[in-house]
Amino acid sequence: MLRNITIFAFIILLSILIPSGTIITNENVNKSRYAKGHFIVKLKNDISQIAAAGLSGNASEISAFKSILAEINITKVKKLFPHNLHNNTELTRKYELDKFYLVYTDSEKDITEICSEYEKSENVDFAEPDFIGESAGKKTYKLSKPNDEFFNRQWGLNNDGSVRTTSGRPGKAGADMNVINGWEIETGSENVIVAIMDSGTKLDHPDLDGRIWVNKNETKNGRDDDGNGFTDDVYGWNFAYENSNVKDDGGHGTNISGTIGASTNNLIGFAGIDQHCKLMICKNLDDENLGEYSWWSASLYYAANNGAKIINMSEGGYDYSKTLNTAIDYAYDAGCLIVASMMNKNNDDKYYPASFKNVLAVGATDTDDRRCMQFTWGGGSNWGKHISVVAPGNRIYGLDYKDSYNYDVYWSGTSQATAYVSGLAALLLSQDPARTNKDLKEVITSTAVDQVGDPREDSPGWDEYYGYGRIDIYAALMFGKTPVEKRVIKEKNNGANYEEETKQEEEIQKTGEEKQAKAVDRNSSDKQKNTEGKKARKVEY
Ligand SMILES: [Ca+2]
Ligand SMILES: [Ca+2]
Ligand SMILES: [Ca+2]
Ligand SMILES: [Ca+2]
Repeated sequence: MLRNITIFAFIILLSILIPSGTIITNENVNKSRYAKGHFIVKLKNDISQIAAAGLSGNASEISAFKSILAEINITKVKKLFPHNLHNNTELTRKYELDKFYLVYTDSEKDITEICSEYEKSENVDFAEPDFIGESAGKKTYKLSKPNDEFFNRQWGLNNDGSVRTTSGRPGKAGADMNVINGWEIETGSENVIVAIMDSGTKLDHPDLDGRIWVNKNETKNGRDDDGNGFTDDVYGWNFAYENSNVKDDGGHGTNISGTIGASTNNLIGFAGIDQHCKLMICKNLDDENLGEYSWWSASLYYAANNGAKIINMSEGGYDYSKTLNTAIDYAYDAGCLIVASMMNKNNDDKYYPASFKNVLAVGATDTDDRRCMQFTWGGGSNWGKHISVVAPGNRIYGLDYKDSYNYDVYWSGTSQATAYVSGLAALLLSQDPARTNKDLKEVITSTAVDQVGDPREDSPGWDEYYGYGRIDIYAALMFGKTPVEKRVIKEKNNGANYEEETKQEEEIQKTGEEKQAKAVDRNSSDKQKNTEGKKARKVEY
């Protein structure tokens, strides 16, 4: 396994669940990670041309793969993109999605070697491991229970300057996304569907009441009523565990859902950026906030086929993959805007899907509009040639996945910044439903505010640290219109003692690091898909 780790580059840890104030800074594991026991094969020809005559169904599929490479025992074969009766059939043909298979084996041989063997066959277009990526945000709890209105904690929406940066610089009034002015123009539409590719969502959270997408052609009856290839997918699909239960078991997804679409002006919780859009829940991270690329690819296909126009991917993996690239291109070609995280290592490592051409890649800023060089838990916003824009991504308060009455939770990372950009894209699409994914990207990038960050990095125009700049929701919604006078709403942030909080955080961070040094793996044998890399990176919490 050690050898595998050196062969493939690996992915950064995006979201670790951190209960009770522990902060973990395990960001620097930089190795390839992929699933054991299965891999992805794209065939050149239709499988029926390869299989032995007289067989059908799974027997035929297994026979085909055995005939390609007899010495590897195949236990199961399944289509990565299940047949969909209604949607985008032309695109499916264009990208040959019907030729992608997940192939399961009990062979002891290393998966990368098996893939190389398969690639020698004239029947195989390519074979690759099912790489594993992670979510791009980390959770922290505020230590004292706030007794104020929770909107005041959302500095990214209305920054009065009272929240200092994690690295100690003072906060900056106005270093926010200018959303209050934006809402004067557009608050969103329930016709816009945003796919949340994440750890699931707390469906019964009162601040998400009415906001979860419902597949109207599907009922819970054990059948695939709408013929889309998924049984009982009423709210979306759980790609990690292959069922219709999209409940959040990691916490990351609920934060992302609320950041985009928490109900606004309902007296409770927080404000979402888009006040009306529907959230389609594609659970493609497991209970450790890790995801295999096959889940990510299949969920892109699902979201594109079932009406999502904005796809939020607050997750990333270190490895390039043809399969994931194909799924991104498919969803893009189907009209979706895919927004993804630059990731959190404070370096220029490339992550996927953020690095793919057809993705809008997002970095994170702190409370003073500068690039996050240190989140509440460490790390920092990555940079590179593929970055499009930045958005607030540190100390982002949000909804909790277990407790509907706990509003003391915040996360930090490019995940949260990504969610803000998806929220803006949803507003722009409801403002003008004729906008294409290309249009949305153009509006978002051309109205982002340049030169608000550290002048050593945020040079005039696009740069690799801030992209085109920090998003401005008002400016984006005013795209092509004549400017009007803006309202200024920056009240003092009441009730929060961030100086004290930050001191406490520093203490906790120290304790967390000490703890991490002694980290043990408590779940080493719980799931087959655990890789060595994953285990090595597990920490105690
Ligand atoms: Ca269905
Ligand atoms: Ca059904
Ligand atoms: Ca609310
Ligand atoms: Ca710049």
